Amino acid sequence: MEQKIEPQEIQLSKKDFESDQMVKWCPGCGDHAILKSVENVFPVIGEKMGYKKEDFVVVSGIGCSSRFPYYMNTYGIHGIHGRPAALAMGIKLTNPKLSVWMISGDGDSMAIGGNHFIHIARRNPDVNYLLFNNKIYGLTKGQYSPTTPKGQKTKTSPQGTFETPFNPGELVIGARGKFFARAVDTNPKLMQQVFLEAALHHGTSIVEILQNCVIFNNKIHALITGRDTKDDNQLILEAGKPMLFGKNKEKGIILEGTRLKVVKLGENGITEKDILVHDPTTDDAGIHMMLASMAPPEFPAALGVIRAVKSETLEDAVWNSVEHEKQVSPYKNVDDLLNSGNTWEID
Ligand SMILES: Cc1ncc(C[n+]2csc(CCOP(=O)(O)OP(=O)(O)O)c2C)c(N)n1
Ligand code: SF4
Repeated sequence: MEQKIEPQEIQLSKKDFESDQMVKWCPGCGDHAILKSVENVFPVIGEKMGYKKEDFVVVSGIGCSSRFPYYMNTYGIHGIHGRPAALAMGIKLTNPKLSVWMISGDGDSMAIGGNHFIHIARRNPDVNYLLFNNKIYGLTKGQYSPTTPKGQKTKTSPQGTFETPFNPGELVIGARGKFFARAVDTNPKLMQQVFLEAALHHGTSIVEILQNCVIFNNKIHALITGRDTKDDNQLILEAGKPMLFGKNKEKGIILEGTRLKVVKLGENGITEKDILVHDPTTDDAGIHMMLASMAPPEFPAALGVIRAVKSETLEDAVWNSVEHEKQVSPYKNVDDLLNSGNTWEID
């Protein structure tokens, strides 16, 4: 039962999605920019996909980022820690016509919600999952999370963490997820593009947003987002385009043997023809996994849509099965059911 949505003329604006609640995030927190981008893109999504204002639902777990539903003028649920995936999946399964958005931090998603994270990725309900990755627990004041870099000193790792961090993209792809994208809180234009592509993708769209917690992990993404370093450390992927980056697009990514490698155009006879062309739609996870893993200083971080593979959604499978059972079942109503099988009359 693939959901068919006809584009319609709905004049929604950013104002329709702004709530009257006081936003309590710290000044300078990356969450503010993400909120603005979501408010800006919802009217576009509504127009393109035929959603009305009341069709949008925003659900979250617990954390600074998870206060998001209060700040959106939509239906929403501020859930419990690590469990927004269960809420989002349940909502979408029950009413597949809704546009469901999940907000979750790296602690909420990767620690207490780790199990739910991998299972939503493989089950593939058509929900949009925004993962705010500030590589720390913000709300509980700076404990390390499963994405905190190894060796980083935090409130709960005074000698530096001993643990190897998760990379969310590797987890999504490893769990056979079909859509993974990455954005940065310093680039609203890219965020909006990626959020729109996530909405248009029929299936679980997981978007990692590199978000700065100005209080407890300031500048953790500075190499990728810093004004002076970003050109060399951001590869903005576009489907069908060569993977070029650098201030003047003078660098690129090639496949050498089984590994990706950074090269410079013009050096050792390298031309644009040698550079890998991005294909997010192939089911083969090999290059997508390598792109998701890339990180400075050896590589730029891959931004944009890394993987977007078409596949049946959970709700399509479930509702198709319900329809099938209705067709083939001998029971057409409750009386049929009660009178079926062996019946006895008691004198
Ligand atoms: C069951 C349970 N365990 C622990 C907590 C405490 N707690 C609240 S938020 C949080 C972590 C939030 O970090 P993250 O998900 O990274 O979000 P951020 O605040 O950084 O946006 C924790 C451990 C809780 N609320 N409930
Ligand atoms: S503690 Fe960090 S994540 Fe939380 S609102 Fe403040 S800056 Fe944002």
